[in-house]
Amino acid sequence: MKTRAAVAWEAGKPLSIEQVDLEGPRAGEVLVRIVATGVCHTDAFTLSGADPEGLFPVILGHEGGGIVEEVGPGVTSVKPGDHVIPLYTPECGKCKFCLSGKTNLCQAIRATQGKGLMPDGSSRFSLHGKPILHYMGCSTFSEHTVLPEIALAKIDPAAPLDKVCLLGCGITTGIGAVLNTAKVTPGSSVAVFGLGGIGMSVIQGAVMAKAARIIAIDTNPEKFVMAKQLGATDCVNPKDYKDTPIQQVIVELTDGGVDYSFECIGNVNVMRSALECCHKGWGESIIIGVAGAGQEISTRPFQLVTGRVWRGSAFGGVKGRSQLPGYVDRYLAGELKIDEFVSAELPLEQINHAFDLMHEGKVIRSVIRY
Ligand code: NAD
Ligand code: DAO
Ligand code: ZN
Ligand code: ZN
Repeated sequence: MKTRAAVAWEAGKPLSIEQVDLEGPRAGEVLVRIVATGVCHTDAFTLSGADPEGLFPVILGHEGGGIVEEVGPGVTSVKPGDHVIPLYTPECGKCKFCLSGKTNLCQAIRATQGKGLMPDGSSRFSLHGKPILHYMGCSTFSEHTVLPEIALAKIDPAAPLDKVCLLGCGITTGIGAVLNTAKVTPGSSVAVFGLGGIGMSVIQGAVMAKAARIIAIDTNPEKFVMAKQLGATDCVNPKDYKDTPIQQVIVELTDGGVDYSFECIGNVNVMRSALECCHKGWGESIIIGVAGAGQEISTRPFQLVTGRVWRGSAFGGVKGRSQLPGYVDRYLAGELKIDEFVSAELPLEQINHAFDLMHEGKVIRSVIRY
């Protein structure tokens, strides 16, 4: 079939809207019509060329919501008409990782997904006979896409796909990092570095965890309005403290440091600050941001010897097939905010504008509606 897609032909260039060829689903695969997709910083990161895994040409996008149109041989868990959220972290339920009970990082299709290919080692997308790669196993910047069955969470069809698509990455990542990775306890103090879709979702998660103090940090003070609406108790702009390292500012604000901090930017210098603003003896810092190719983190080892803990979190530690439908249900029950995160709604033809809005710091999330 032909489908409309935004193709990234090469790094650093705008996406190009094309009618691409899409082959139907093979065994264990599913054809999905994407109804809406968010635009996440990770898409911009890969497009920039800084992503160590970035490959081109590719159809980006990984924060989608859609409807199953066709299933390949052997597919049993979804059928045409089902509403689904694509998962860049699949859940096979059978691999060592899925069975460990310790991680959401299913490895069943990791090798091929990292190469931009379907599990059988080929791509379903092409144009004029030249293959175009899949992205994070999702490629939601295409009106139709093919995914492995294990990379689809079946959700309540009552949920609006142009909202719950954001559970495909940003909102789940932030909330999950608080509830699953850090396991923030009631009464805790929390520092959140970077107030995009991820950082704002960390604030939402910290409120759900009943944190007593939530310090929101960003170099763009326009982000503070929403941070406060979501429940931040303090807002700090590092630019207001040019002569004092930001970790020192936070330590002084909190009588020795926070119980938990979250880096939601992808900046290795801020990752260090986030660790070092944690309280001696027990403070834990969670890295969520994805740093550029070749970058490394550093701190004095004594920071860890004296009880601070450094951790990372991918997709909030959430197992997509078994746990994501519950997030959708919580949204439908009014327990979880999503609508507030949609700052702009755009057609696919304006997807490059969505990237501009993100770089200008004017949106939390743009949602592309097909
Ligand atoms: P975003 O661009 O919307 O937000 C980033 C925010 O950081 C902006 O508000 C910006 O003003 C702020 N910022 C930039 N430099 C700063 C600094 N030095 N100090 C304070 N604030 C600063 O990005 P996003 O979509 O929220 O994504 C955030 C990060 O999370 C990215 O690195 C993304 O790749 C990563 N990510 C990780 C996962 C995961 O599973 N680990 C999932 C999704 C996204
Ligand atoms: O299993 O080795 C692996 C990789 C899993 C991918 C997890 C990626 C999470 C961070 C990337 C940002 C997501 C948008
Ligand atoms: Zn994302
Ligand atoms: Zn698995």
